Amino acid sequence: MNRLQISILFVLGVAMMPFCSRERSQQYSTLADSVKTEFLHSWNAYKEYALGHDALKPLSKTAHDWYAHSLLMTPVDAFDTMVLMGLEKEAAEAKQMVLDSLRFDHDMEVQAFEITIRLLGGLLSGYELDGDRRFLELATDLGNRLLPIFDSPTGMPYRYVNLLTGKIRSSEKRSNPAEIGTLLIEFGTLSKHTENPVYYDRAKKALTELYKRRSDIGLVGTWIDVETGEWISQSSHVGGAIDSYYEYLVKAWLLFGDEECKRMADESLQAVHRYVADTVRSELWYGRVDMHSGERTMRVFGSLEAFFPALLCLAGDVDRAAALQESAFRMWNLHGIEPESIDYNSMKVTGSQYHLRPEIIESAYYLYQYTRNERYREMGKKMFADLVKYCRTEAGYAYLEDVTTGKQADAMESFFLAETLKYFYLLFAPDDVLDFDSVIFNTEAHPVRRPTS
Ligand code: DMJ
Repeated sequence: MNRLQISILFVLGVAMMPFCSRERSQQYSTLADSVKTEFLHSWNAYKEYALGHDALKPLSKTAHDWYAHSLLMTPVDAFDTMVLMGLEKEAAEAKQMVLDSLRFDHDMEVQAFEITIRLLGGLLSGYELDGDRRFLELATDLGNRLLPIFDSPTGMPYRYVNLLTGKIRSSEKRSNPAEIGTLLIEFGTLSKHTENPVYYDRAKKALTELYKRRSDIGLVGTWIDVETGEWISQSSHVGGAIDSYYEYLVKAWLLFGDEECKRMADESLQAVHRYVADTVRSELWYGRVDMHSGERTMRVFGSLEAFFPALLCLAGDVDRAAALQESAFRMWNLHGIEPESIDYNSMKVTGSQYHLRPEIIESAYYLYQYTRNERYREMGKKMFADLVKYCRTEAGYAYLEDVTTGKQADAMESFFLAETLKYFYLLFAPDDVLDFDSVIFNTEAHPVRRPTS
């Protein structure tokens, strides 16, 4: 090619640029609209077959409640997604449902972690977005009913509590880092809005008590006795049962400016990079090791671990985040949709289900925010097309029993509306929908305002 041909190509390239980028934003805004359509498809199915219940069962077109009384998981979890999507009618419906019918004075035992991230988080972000103090009143009532979980000899919370009597399930003395350490965003935000420090203090103590029990090489295990503080399982990783402990160390620092959380996060992540990170075929993965020796025990990674690139972005490590996201996307593409877990050495599926999980999409969204590289929106485009292809049903979306066969199963978790579709939407939507830097998302994707905003 001579210099003249190169110059012509350059001029054409420059002339086409605004056109290409206009085309591209049009394409993504159409995708954002499609996500909204799928959200409405799921919400309308919930309304038709499961109104007033916790969740929809999309294949049998029936309802599911977690406990003896519904706690309206789906409307609470979905409300802020509706607000962000500009679905005013649906947001008003969900709000009405929550304010008219949600009560917590039920004589039943609930799992504190799930109730905190879905309901307390949902009510607090609802309050911040909508401004109606009744959201905050519900959140305060719930927070008070959950407080007895912290009454253990160590201050690390018990897992189950009776909402009416405040009695904890004394037979369940074990818990895990995720359930112990994933309370501070919600309890801390409740403290901020009620000006009562008790919620922040109890949740912060739980986090530091857990951190204090890290091994000599700086890692935590999977299960611990909250009464004795002794480890029950020494397996260390960044997957389910540990994952959001690391997430909240970083996020509590960013949200509350808590420097102690930053120190704990920095030291923990260093140990994780040193021992848990693994390189296979030049790909970055995070597997499983013994928390005391750092010896590798398993080369497994899964859909829950896929949140880690998002956290790495927040922690300022975009290179590692980008490398890990490539590995996670490889896992997604093995069978056209990600399995719960794989052996990343053999690339064989070890957990075949896909629970409509959000983590890999959340990471694509963070990476796009940090790099503006269209690669991440293209990933999202592929993943959204796969989601619709495999999981859409006549009534909402179904999780997959087996990603290798595409067999669907009868559940649509509330996090599908709180997280999965929210992150897809935010990945494709124009920036003015939400200023990424002005919020911290709790682990259920409920945005909480950062103080500087
Ligand atoms: C959600 O409830 C939260 O994201 C939690 O931290 C982990 N699992 C689910 C979604 O996969």
